[in-house]
Amino acid sequence: MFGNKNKEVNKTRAWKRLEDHCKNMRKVEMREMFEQDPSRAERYCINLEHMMLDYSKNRINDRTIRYLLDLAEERNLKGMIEAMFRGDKINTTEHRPVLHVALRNRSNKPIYVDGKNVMPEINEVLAKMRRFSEAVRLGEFRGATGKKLTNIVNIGIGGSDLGPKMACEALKKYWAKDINCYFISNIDGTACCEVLNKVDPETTLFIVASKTFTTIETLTNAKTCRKWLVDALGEHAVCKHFVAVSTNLKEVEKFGINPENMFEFWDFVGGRYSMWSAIGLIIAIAVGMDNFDKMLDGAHAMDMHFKDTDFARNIPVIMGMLGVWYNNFFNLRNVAVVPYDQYLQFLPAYLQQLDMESNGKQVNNFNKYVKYSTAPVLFGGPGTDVQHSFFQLIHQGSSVVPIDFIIPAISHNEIGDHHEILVANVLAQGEALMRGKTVIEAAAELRKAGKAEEEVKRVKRFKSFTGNRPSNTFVFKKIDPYTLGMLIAAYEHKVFVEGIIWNINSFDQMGVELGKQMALSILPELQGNASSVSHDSSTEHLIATIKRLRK
Ligand code: G6Q
Repeated sequence: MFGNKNKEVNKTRAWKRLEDHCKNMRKVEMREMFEQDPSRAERYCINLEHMMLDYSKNRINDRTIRYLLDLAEERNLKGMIEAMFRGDKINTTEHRPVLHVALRNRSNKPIYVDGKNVMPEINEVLAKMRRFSEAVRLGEFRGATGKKLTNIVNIGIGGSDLGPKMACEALKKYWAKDINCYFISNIDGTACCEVLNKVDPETTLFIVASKTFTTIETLTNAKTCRKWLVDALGEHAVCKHFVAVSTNLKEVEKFGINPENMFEFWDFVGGRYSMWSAIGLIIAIAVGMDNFDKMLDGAHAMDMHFKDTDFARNIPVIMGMLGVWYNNFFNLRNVAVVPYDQYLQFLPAYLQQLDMESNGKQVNNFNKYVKYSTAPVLFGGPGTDVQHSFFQLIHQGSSVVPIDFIIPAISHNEIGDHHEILVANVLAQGEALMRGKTVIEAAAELRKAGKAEEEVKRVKRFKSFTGNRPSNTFVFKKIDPYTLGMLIAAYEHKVFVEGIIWNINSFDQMGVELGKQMALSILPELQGNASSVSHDSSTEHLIATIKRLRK
């Protein structure tokens, strides 16, 4: 099932050939490739509707792409894409299909899981989301005292928080005028208090979003919010102010939420892939279900592109294979994503989970430890802010960090020349990273600026840039629901592509689960009970110190 051969990927011919090819490409300067080939930008770019991915500023040539696509073929990428869309159980450690694509299957063609078409259930939940979000927005579903619910608080963490939070922020311009969205994720009481200080119980709706409905952070935060509400409005108010999104009906009922107010989703959707499901309820309330549907439409368009387009013109495939190229052949272990749009400020955090939780693994599908590197460390932040922080390292640091730049042509807030300055910055960064500045060029600039020869000699090296640093640039018209859907789906599939090449299961998260268990073993000790587990001396010492300081 995984790949067409039972061969470790780094032992394949395609991999070996890329290793050899990389030795040559390490010597090649991108600025020379641009000088020699005026059509380079045109050749290494893909247009899809109003979106364009420019990947010309990479250390690649036609041969690189060919060899990378041969590797994709060797790993049976095409077959695996089909397997995902078909609903095969490609999440093998959890014996589950991976069907976030079904959530936005706008064609409505049947997708079968264990012989049952899942589309009717998905459509039913979408219809329920529409009814509920419209009722809240129109003030038909009101709070216990009859007031309109205008403060929507999502209580969730990880996959039940990052997606909706990122999307709500990205689409802020589409929010209903009288609606405000808040997010409580961290168990730190501050997260809860800061939100509860801002909202009024009579006008607040809490969405408890938890796939398992057992996550300690979410349940603790939900209990605190429930108490806050009951203290203000009484027990009877809970059914008017709390809804749940979960796969776990039993626990939802136990918590005291009316099953009628529960929105279901399914275990074939991973947490970090779930914003397209009812986990996105807060998005639907904020921007309206029509806009939510447009987001699904955009994602579906990207799904079809991914599934049906030749790999050489396929955005997620090219993105994923470039990820493999730098990670495994250039040995670059970090990547950055820098959106030049304030509304996309939470995108890097969202992608961090998507990428690092999906592919931060080292046991492969042959049940062996991999002998090659998998997910890189992903970080980022909005431009131009981050130009004034980590970009020093990006330009002159000893490690090279491939970057994705993201820029809309039109801003939602076109004031003065802000947007042109923003665009000028992103384009300048990509160009500077690619071109660099030789020591000779730096010296010439210094001389031109009238510096004495001694000074030129002293600073020319500090003012030089190696360049040849790769970047991709995503350009589109505007951040709207449809485009956001396309963009996020592109990254989801990029992560899929990398996971297939690395022969790992991108869809479990045993590392996250370990954290959930471990905290539970220390909690009783902090609460004064005898230790049931023995810890290392550092942990013992930390527990004792914190207990002393809390007295
Ligand atoms: C995502 C992960 C993880 C998960 C959270 C919250 O893919 O599984 O981030 O979303 O741990 O889990 P619940 O939704 O079950 O509360």
